[in-house]
Amino acid sequence: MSGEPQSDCLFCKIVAGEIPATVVRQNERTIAFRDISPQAPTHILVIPKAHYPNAAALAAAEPALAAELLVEAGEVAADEKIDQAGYRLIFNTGAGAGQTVFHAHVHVLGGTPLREGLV
Ligand code: D5M
Repeated sequence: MSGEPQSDCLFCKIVAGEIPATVVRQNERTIAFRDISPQAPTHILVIPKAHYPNAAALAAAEPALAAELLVEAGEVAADEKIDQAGYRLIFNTGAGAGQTVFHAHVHVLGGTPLREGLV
């Protein structure tokens, strides 16, 4: 997987500006935007602009970019002022884990006490 844009990928279309999104932060290699169906008061997705189907594929191909995603997620949490109270990062990986968009992304969730889940 080369990271090339995929014509049938929703998040590639957001990166290209073909589908609108509420962008909160971006740089040359990553973009962060509000989730269309928020599961918490703050629910932001941070994605690489390059296309990889999931976080594992991203980390295997471009480990520095995978790390950058985590740095940006932390910056998003600070921008949203949820970093002190605590927040959750989630990488759904595979349909069986609930992944519905097959372009690597990390969910940044916070702004309310979060229930304990599976982990
Ligand atoms: O998460 C995929 C997430 O993508 C899910 O929480 C909804 C969100 N989503 C879907 N379409 C859009 C648009 N157009 N803008 C913003 N957010 C969107 P997953 O981990 O794959 O289940």
